[in-house]
Amino acid sequence: MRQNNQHKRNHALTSHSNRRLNKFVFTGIVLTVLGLAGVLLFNAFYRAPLPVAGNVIDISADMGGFDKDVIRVKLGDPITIRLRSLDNSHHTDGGGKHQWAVDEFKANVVAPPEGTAMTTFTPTKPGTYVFYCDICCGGRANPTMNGKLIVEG
Ligand SMILES: [Cu+2]
Repeated sequence: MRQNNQHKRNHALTSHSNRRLNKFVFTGIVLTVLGLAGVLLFNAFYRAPLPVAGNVIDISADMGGFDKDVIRVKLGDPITIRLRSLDNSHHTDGGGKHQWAVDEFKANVVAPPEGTAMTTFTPTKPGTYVFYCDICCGGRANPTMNGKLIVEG
């Protein structure tokens, strides 16, 4: 009888500490899941601000071309090109997207239909370079979808 009681007490003790352990594990799992959800949500909604140079140049483009033929910049000064597409997504040619690219500086940005996109780069060599859009109306061959980037030393 005494032995039996002892056994019962032991049993009660283990199941009690088991319950505590279970609670601990459960809390740990909940915190881990919440933490992961938090990280995923943060990553889904947080967008690191794009690096923007002090010198921002706004350019608009539509099927008729860019609104600027010549862009003058200073050698070694970082610039941000903010490209806006004025065309909507119903355009069959390029879907309303336009590009602004200068191969020599690996500058390349594509604006979504009726939207804006930016790229920042530093012109590291003086000279005259071609900027172009290779998405719409025959691409680079189209005489209106390009212009001159003049880097002044
Ligand atoms: Cu274009």
